Amino acid sequence: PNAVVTESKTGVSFPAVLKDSQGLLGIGLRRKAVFGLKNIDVYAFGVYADDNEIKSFVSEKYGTLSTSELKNKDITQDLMESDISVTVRLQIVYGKLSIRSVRNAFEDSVGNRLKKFGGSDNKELLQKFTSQFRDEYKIPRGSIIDLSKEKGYVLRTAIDGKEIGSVESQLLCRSILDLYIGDDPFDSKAKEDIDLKLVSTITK
Ligand code: DAO
Ligand code: DAO
Repeated sequence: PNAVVTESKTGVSFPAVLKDSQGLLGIGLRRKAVFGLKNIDVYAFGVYADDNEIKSFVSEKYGTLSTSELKNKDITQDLMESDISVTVRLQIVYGKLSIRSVRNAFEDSVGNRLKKFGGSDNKELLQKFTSQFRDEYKIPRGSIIDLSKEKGYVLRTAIDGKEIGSVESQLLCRSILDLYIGDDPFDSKAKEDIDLKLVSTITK
């Protein structure tokens, strides 16, 4: 019942099911080049979504299609744009992460996506999200951060199970998920696995 899946490079484990109903679609690794020299492993991540919500969304949108027809639909895209509940769980691997570097990385990675999907004027939204990251928080190795997209495009953030805030924004939800399952993801193998798992979820 408490099955886990282990990320091979870091040895970090993810539960196969989260919040009773969200199944693990795939896992990956967020690496970052520092000083243009070496890559550090920052965190391992797992992407979760509710099987039943996916199935009902897909049957509503596409009706009854054959397996091969469904394979040609971009279900991953649907997952990013629809109101299906999705959780991205991050488990910190890098032991010296400061809140300042999180904010900087965030402005870079997420800031980029906000521009891509929403145009230029996103300062306020970015600010609203990063203001949740208080200087006094500590995120040592082993910390678990859950980024949950909930009904109504609410993005809820929790550290080690404790909620630190929520922001309602379809653009922000879309931009965060794009880091993991979009066109230019942090870990392309993870994204491939997730695409396959989504097809098998809806065709079984
Ligand atoms: O110590 O300057 C350094 C390197 C820090 C790299 C920071 C990457 C941060 C990635 C975002 C983490 C989100 C939890
Ligand atoms: O990896 O570049 C990235 C961005 C990841 C999004 C991370 C959100 C992290 C929220 C952490 C709050 C810590 C106080």
